[in-house]
Amino acid sequence: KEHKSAVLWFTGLSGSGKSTISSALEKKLYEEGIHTYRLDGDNVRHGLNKNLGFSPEDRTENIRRIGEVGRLMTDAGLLTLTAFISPYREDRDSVRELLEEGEFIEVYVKCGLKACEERDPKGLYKKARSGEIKGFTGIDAPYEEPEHPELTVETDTQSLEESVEQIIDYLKKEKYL
Ligand code: GGZ
Repeated sequence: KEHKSAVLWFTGLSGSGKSTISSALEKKLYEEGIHTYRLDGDNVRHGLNKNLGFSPEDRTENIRRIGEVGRLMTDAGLLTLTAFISPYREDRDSVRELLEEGEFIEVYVKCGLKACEERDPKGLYKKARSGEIKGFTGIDAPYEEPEHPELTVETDTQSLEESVEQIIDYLKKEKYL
């Protein structure tokens, strides 16, 4: 099926729902016959970026490489979904600059720190609070909110289905689908 290639860039705190939403969205798009590829920590931080940690410099390099891969995938005609905290505005803006106009769709997965911390699926917030992990985003490392994201989904108030629908509606309205 026809679609306009682009990178759907999900950004937000750990536990905000980036992976959950991008996975559910990918499934929906697949069912509609759209050719997608999803990049997340599991397939990037363990491979391409396995030499990188969570210092500010390493996060910047993590996002730069993911942006470059996103660009290649966009050239290959895919709709790419990326799910990384990407805490620095400047790094996200650099990826936007790397791509052509309309090829970067920033999706802010907005969720209060409190709710993310309550979810704590991997127990990482607990470790960050106890000092076992240092430099954890939202606790003792910054998260810079997007100022003009194409989309904001609020996962502490809307359901997964609502968030996915909101993104699909946007993609249709803007003629990506
Ligand atoms: C933030 C960390 C950290 C630190 C390990 N800070 O909930 P998760 O586990 O699956 O999501 C987090 C993931 C973040 O990796 P990203 O590549 O998305 O980060 S960035 O965009 O900032 O480069 C978390 C885990 O890795 N994790 N240590 N210190 N998240």
